[in-house]
Amino acid sequence: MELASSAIVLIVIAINVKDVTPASETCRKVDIDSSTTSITNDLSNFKTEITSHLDEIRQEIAEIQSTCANDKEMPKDCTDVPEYTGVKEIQTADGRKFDAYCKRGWLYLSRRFDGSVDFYKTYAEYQSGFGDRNGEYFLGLDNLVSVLKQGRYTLHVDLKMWPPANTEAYAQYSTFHVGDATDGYRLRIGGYTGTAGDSLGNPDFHQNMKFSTKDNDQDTWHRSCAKVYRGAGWYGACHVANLFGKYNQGSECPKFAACMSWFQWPDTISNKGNHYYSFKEADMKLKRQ
Ligand SMILES: [Ca+2]
Repeated sequence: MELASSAIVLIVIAINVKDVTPASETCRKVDIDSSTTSITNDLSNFKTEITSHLDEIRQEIAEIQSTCANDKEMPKDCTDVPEYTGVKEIQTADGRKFDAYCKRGWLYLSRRFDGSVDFYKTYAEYQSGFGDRNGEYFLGLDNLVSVLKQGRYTLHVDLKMWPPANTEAYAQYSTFHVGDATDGYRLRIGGYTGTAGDSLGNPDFHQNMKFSTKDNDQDTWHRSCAKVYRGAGWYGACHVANLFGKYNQGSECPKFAACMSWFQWPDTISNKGNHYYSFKEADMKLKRQ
């Protein structure tokens, strides 16, 4: 409006200039000069105001572009970033966001290699996940379920013995499904291949079992497997794999079946039997097929 009124003033002045007599020309000129200065100031203010608005608009556009770029870049699992190794923010198809450790396309459900994180946790902690994404951790059952909804996934278990053997072996499952919370995160697993032996696929112990913790007994035993064997997991009555059992700083577990064990290992690895062997490293990871 200020600009428009200034423009009108300028036009009126311009018309008046035509009619001036030589006697009053100087006075008129002063008036014109004064009006021109005023219009120039108005235009300058108007330009400043427009520039300021443009800067705000540019900033808003940049923010929107940045948000869109982030959404576009966020992988729905580690299979989307096959070359990446490290912690990555994942966003699943149902909108769930969380950090996970990725390595060459594999998304880690759990990592254990030094005992720095205690895995003897509550049901709520297993639901949400715990530990250090750059170190030992458990991803969380709700995050796992959200990932598994996106397709068919392979589960891969890596095990490593203590020195001097340092033997490594794996168990891979082409079928890996975990039900949601309403069904107690029930496990359906199958299609074993590998070198470590098929512990998790065992129908008497883990297949089709719900997830149990020390404070939520969903196993099929009259006592609590999680409490007696100091862990958590898909227990029946009770287990041949205790990957969330106690981490022992050495191969010999002080208590029967209470450490990070894998009973189906093809060789006998403890004098007292494989339930007494505590592994040095145990990872569980998944990849979309
Ligand atoms: Ca029980």
